[in-house]
Amino acid sequence: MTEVVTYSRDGNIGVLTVRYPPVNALSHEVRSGLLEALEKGQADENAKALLLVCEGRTFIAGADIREFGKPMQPPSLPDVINAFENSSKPIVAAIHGTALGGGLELALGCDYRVAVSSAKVGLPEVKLGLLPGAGGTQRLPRLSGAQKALEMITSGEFVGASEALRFGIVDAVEEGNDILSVGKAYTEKAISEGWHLRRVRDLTDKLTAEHDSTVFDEFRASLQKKAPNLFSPFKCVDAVEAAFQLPFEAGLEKERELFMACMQSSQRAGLVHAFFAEREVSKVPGLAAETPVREINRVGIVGAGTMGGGIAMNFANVGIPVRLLEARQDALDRGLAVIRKNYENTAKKGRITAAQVEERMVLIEPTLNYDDFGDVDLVIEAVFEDMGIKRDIFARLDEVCKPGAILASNTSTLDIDAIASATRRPQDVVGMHFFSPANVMKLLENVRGEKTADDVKATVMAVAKRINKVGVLVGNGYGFVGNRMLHKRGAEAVALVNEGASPQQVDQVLTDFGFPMGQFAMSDLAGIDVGYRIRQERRKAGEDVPVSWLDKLAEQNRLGQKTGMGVYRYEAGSRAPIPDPQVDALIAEYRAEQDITPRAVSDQEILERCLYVMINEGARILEEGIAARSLDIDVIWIYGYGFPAYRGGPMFLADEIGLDAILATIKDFQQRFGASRWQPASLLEKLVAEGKRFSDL
Ligand code: T1G
Repeated sequence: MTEVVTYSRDGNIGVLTVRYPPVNALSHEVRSGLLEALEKGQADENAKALLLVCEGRTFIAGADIREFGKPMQPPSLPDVINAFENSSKPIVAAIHGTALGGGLELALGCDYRVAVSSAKVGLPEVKLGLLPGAGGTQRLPRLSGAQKALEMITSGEFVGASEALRFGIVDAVEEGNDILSVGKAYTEKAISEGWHLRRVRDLTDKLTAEHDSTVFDEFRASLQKKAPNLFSPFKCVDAVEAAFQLPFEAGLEKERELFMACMQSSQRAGLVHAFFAEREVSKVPGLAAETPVREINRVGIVGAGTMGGGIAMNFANVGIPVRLLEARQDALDRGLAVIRKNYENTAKKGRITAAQVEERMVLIEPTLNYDDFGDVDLVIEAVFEDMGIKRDIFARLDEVCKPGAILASNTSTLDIDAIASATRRPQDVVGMHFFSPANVMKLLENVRGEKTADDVKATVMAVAKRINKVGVLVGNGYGFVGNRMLHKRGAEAVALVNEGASPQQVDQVLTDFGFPMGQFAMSDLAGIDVGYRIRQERRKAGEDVPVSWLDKLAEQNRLGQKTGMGVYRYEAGSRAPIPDPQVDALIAEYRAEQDITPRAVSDQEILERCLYVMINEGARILEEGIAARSLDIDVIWIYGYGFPAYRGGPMFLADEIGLDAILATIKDFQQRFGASRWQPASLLEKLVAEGKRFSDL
């Protein structure tokens, strides 16, 4: 078995090399190997200085997250870093790729740090519900000062090499991509110029120069506004503050205590689950990893509305030319104008340059002519949710597109097989369900039809990655996964209001839970008419869909933000939802018509009914194979609907709460609110009977 850390001498440099793909994570093996290699370097009298370098794509990217939750095997990372810091010989860390978390903390335990210009450094532990637990909160401020350390540690954002140099986090930035030669040259310089040992722990000028206790309270106040529900960012501030209040060793103690509090938090479990789940979804069970993918060099979009325009932007953003087709010139012009405005807004925020706006606009070619789709590799249809219109479009696309072109629909609820059957190439037809705004939301539900070919599935999953989306492959069923569960939550929310809750109470419960928006604020954003049209379609199809007070809003043209009023009222130019007494009166009238005597509904009941109806539907989705794994559902809800990642997603949360408790509550709801609506999913009953969790599937 190859050694994960080796020691070798090159001239008068002792080289410690880490080779532990994919990202040189600090597993137990690597930690032990580092200590052994360090001891060899210390004992090697011909080594005047030591160089720490990594092979592969990156310097150490942090502790091995796969070890979290398991008993820690010595040596601990702090012990390894202390050994490096107490070295009798100067140690240089040569950084390429991303030196993150424990990786950066180890580099801070070295005497000097050199980085190549493409390198980035960061302490992203907070994104995992943690804080830098191996000295980062004590050493980084000694180099960068309080403000920068707090920014980096509470945001988890990476910092580029030149900025790291500016803040003293690295000592030099060199061009070149051969990190070993860059590291050796710098270490030779250290030896020839006789650089002394320089332990970061002994640096104190940054601890007094700008130390002002208000910076810590300012950060706490800003975190309280931005992320009041989160646990670890506040602990990050406490840990950095300790560097300014305590001697180094005591500061490390304080950091350790705070780190363990974060490690034991349910938020860490949720965020680590979300981290791995986001990566796991691209490994589709039953779809071989080596399935070939089709070349996608040119894309066609049908429809230049909000969705079509947003979808087009995703491809232009990564340099893929797009043909944007509309039925009428004025619609096409309007669509292009919205795209340009979106880009110009992004440029105003400094996230892209004016030149990039033009580059991207040039990549989006408007057309009124289907014949211009003759050479595209992928077409995405994004028009009205009307099956007749979609089938006509797909029949036309089947005529004009070249063999092998993939024909995708952005439909959010309609049957992919029914759309595919309008063509002679059902194997090339697939759903690509983007979430609005399509150029912002990260989720892409890729929907496989009965006949969708494997290479088409693999291709749209690869396209998701290429356009920086999180792609999840799901089965073809009403509402696929996300919207199917959302519609269940929506119906429960409406029922809660029928019974006596107010829309704002329901929304408050959901936002207090951690959703970015409440159910009814979301309805106002999407448009009350969208749900109304879907309900009308289902009534036309003969389904028994009771009239709700939401229908009455639609019939009064209270369609939401687009008409300045819906469930809530909106001041001109503002998106802030304002409760409207007129709506309360309309709801009261509706209750009277339905002979409902309103009752007080507790927040706990609102939360359980909204969450458990989703979890129950999620269980059905798993039973039917519409989602392959419970983690797929978690990722869909975190990236498509803002389910708080620190809770891990609906199915992870269900496992945490305990499926037996959830089933018992659902049975109670079944007694109180209706057998069919609260019929427990058979999979849920099965798992409870077997004492299993969703994650065991
Ligand atoms: N541990 C274990 N596996 C990891 C890992 C890690 N830290 N980071 C990545 N992987 C795996 C990942 O699961 C995937 O596996 C593969 O590497 C490629 O990852 C004490 C306690 C480094 C920027 O939070 O941000 O240090 O799917 O697909 O897009 O204070 O991975 O191939 O089997 O993401 O090029 C702090 C987390 C840990 C960094 C690369 N460090 N990683 O992105 O590839 S806590 C982090 C990332 C800590 C100390 C504390 C990214 C990346 P597979 P990828 P990428």
